[in-house]
Amino acid sequence: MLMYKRSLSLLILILLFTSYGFGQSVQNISRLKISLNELWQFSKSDTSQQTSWTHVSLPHTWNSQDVIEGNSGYYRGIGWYKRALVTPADLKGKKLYLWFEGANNITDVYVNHQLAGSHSGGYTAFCFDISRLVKPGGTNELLIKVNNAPDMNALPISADYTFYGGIYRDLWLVTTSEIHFDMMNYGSEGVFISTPAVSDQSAMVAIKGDITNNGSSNKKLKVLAEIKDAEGKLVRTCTCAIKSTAETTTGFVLNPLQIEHPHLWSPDDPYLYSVSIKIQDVATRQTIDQLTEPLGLRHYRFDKDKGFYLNGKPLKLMGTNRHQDFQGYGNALTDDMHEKDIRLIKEMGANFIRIAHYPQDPRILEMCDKYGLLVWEEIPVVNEINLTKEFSNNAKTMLTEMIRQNYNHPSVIIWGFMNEVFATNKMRNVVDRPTLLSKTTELAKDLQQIAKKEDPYRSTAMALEYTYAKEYLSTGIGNICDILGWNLYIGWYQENMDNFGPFLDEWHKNFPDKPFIISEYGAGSDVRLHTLSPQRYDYSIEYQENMLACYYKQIMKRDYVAGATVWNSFDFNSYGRADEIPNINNKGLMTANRKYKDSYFFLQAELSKKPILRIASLNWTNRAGRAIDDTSDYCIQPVTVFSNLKQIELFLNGTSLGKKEMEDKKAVWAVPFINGKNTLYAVGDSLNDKLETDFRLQPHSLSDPAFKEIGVRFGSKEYFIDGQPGFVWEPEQKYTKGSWGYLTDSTEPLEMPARFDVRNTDNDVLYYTYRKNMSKIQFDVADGQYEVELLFIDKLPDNEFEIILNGSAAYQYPGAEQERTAVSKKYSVQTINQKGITITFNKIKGDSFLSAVRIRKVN
Ligand code: GCB
Ligand code: CA
Repeated sequence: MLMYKRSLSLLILILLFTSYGFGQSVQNISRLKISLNELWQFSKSDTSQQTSWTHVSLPHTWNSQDVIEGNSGYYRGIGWYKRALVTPADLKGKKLYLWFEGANNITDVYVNHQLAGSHSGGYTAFCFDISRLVKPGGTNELLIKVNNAPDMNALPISADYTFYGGIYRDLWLVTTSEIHFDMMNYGSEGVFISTPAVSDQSAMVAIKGDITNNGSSNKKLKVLAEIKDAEGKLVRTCTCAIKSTAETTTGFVLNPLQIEHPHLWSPDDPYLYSVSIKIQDVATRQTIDQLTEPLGLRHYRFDKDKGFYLNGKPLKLMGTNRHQDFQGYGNALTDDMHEKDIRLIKEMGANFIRIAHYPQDPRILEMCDKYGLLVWEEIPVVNEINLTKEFSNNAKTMLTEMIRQNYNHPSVIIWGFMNEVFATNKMRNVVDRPTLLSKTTELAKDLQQIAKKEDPYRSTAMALEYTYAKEYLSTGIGNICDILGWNLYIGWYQENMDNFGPFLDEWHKNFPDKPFIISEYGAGSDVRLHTLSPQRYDYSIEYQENMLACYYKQIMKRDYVAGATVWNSFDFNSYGRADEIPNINNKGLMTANRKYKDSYFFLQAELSKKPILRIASLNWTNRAGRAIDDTSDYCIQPVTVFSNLKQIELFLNGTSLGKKEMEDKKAVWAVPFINGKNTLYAVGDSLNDKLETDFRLQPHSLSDPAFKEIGVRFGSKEYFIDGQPGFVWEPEQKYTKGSWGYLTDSTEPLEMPARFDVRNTDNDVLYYTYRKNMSKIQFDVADGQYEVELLFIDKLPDNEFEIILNGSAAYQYPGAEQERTAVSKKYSVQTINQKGITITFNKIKGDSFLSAVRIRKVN
């Protein structure tokens, strides 16, 4: 029966609409919401003279490619969208609206060359009434101008992510009757549901809203609300009578509804009721408008010392942050992609998400309600404010929009409104720091007041930074919000991850009345980098996992830490940032195209209530290493297994390496890898996991006839796996006789590599690291014919040297190449008299250096 009804309504819709908009009559329909994503033409042009148009559909951004390629900036300017909209002849008594889920950043909408409205801010929905601008029964032109040029009055002024331009979320055409729930209420649906008092025994549901009468006559109306349970069974109803005056918007408040023995909502049991709310014409008894909203019954509180309580029970809020970003798509993700992300976060065992730094697609909160993730949502006042009235008005408007648009979602518990707001300030040259701090504090007070007025039932928060911690105390800004978020990267941007807990303890004393949430913590990593000796800033998969594990322990030990969200769920684009992949912030638990990193599995083993078993380094499928001695044919390397089971057994190529008890959800085996294919197999209870790795075993002595090839990175302790061919570059070592490595007179510690976009390569990482001023590099290979490849960056300023290969000048540095270009030079070398391969340097000016050497035996 249900199925039948659905297909019938689908049929009606198809009949009503042609692909250009409306087909026939809309007279019998109270409210229609139809996406307008197709058939757009797009032109990127800073003037109003659009010359060339291309066909696009929404969601769309014009920056999906130019943020990946090149380093000359991404387009920040104007984009035009246009399409036709056919409207039915009879629009009498009907209203038409364009409802944008989001467009970045400043949007002007023209209908038949007349301005329908403008909106500033790229992350909240907005709605324009186009009724008076369309021609009934005609073809209308929609022309939309979107601008993502830098704007000191728009939010945010700066931030560590890319400001993609475009109509990057769904666009809807909404048709209503003249009388309807208010459509012009900050992009909201005009109906607001709250749960002021909830306990195990009973729940109070309060419903209010506004009804707009755009008609010319007064009407007697009835508002009818029905609460249904998850099975669709009617639980409660309530009505109220409204006198609706022509051309006005009238507020209504229903008598609070009481639900006895409510089925409470929680991350473990995200039970949803629904509220359907109708406007009826008392005279005709017809339904004029209708909406259905989610309803979740839960109560929560934060305790300054004991943390968070949901439905009366303590719950540590553990989860991640999330940006709307996917490799190759920019911010223009489909609804399915948004939903998948929420599932990935939930499957990790998270119960909490910080939607940072801005409101995201409506599908996100819909899925948080459904899958059970508690939510901190915020507006992007990031890094700095501008002192103009326009800037603070934009911030206030966006906060109001966020709260009204998302008010009915039970998953939301926190409204945030500032992130590291003292971090940088372009205004520093214009105003003095004290003025800036006090103006920022004033704005925070205003925003707090708005949040509380809009929604007295939810908590507020801001995220503070390490560097300016003292200013959050001295200005008093830290005491404005209900909760303090801390963005902490001790162990990444600062040294020593063990200092994280003590830092918190100190600041808990400074803010004794505030519950803390670790709103950000994390470390960068690149799936192509692995190491047996993780260290700060190496971007290895292993260091990231170690740091998160270290933080995890310190978080769990402290009750006053109500929760923590990792920065970030997924790697994301941040144009101009230099991590291991240019323009990508690498702190994701997954890559920008959703490949797992070890950190995800570690957290999953800690957080998930389902049994988990995962062999680490899913993507470390090409390994290399040296045989332990001249008579053995294996190399020992550690392999980690993550699991929340008690005991796991690991097998290599069918042979057991023993059982181990899990400690802090992991165990490590010393695995004797052989040359070629190795199959790792882990079992525990009824779970198992398998990983195949190709191992390139180097003979203990390089003169062994088994030697075929080797690639060595100087200045690095990491393996780099060149994904395409699957070639492993091994970490450097000091030379010992019979083997290979570098010799050096220098006692200088290695510098942190400077990271930037290296030209002519996708393997930028390989060139970031190098060792300076080595006296010699030696490979004790047997006599024969070899291909020797030298890798380095040409040209770094102020260095001149010669590279000598087996006594002959091989390269004069800098060569004639461009700045910061990847150079890989191959040389054919014949070795004689057991002298092996020797590389030396003739220094002329500055330093000599080399990033990597690859040697391949030819004959
Ligand atoms: C932060 C910021 C976030 C950055 C992050 C990072 O504290 O809030 O926007 O992306 O640090 O990776 O540095
Ligand atoms: Ca959407």
